[in-house]
Amino acid sequence: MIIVKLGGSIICNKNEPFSFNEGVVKQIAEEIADFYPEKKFLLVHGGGSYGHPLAKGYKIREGLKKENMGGVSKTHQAMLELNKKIIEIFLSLKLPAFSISPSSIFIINDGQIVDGWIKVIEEFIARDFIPVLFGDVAIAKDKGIDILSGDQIISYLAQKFEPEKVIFLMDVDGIYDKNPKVHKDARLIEEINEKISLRQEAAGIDVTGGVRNKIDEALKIPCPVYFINGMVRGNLTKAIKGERVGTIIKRS
Ligand code: IP8
Repeated sequence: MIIVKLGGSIICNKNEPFSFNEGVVKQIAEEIADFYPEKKFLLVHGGGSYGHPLAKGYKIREGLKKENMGGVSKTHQAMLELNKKIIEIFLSLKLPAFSISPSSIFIINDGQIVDGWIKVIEEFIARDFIPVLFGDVAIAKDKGIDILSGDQIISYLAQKFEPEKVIFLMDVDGIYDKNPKVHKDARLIEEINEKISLRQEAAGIDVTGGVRNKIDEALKIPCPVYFINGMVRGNLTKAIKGERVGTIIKRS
């Protein structure tokens, strides 16, 4: 099984609230269609310009308050809206994508999943469905309510399901030694292991920690993890086939 993260920065335009990059999602679905059903897939998408502005506006990371209960619900609904758009594209290509709400199956503490009911995900995959999860609001032991990032979901599921590989689709060619959107001399790192130490700056509104969080989570995953540019047609195909592309993170 292959886990694919559709980063918020490729499925949305992060600077424009409620924008949806239909063409990019279609391209990703078409590449997956070339390998399905021989390979099984599990997808997780980020909050993009649906989840993040609302999560920020309603101060959801500050925890549950009487004043933000409606906002918690609205943030979840916005994620369902984005999820529906993605699912519809997969269905139009005859790929049986199936939405699973993380807030219905996970409990978190300090942003990390501490309790998960994942049997349903396993059973959907066993029946050749393509589960599609997403960064969501979630019940939190410490704060009452918090944001659960798609990266945390992937790290948790990758440790439970032991996938063949995990592929993160981003809007840059992989992981750089500096933020490539700010520094012209940023250098793409082809391979990362635990020994490398990086200083990463997150770009744009990202309430869950950006690239640094992605690397930390990827290093917990016991299989090869690819970070590739999901806007470039053919990159996902290369990563699925195991060809050289983007940045590969391997635990030594
Ligand atoms: O973009 C965040 O998920 P991420 C989800 O995967 C929300 O970090 C609701 C902001």
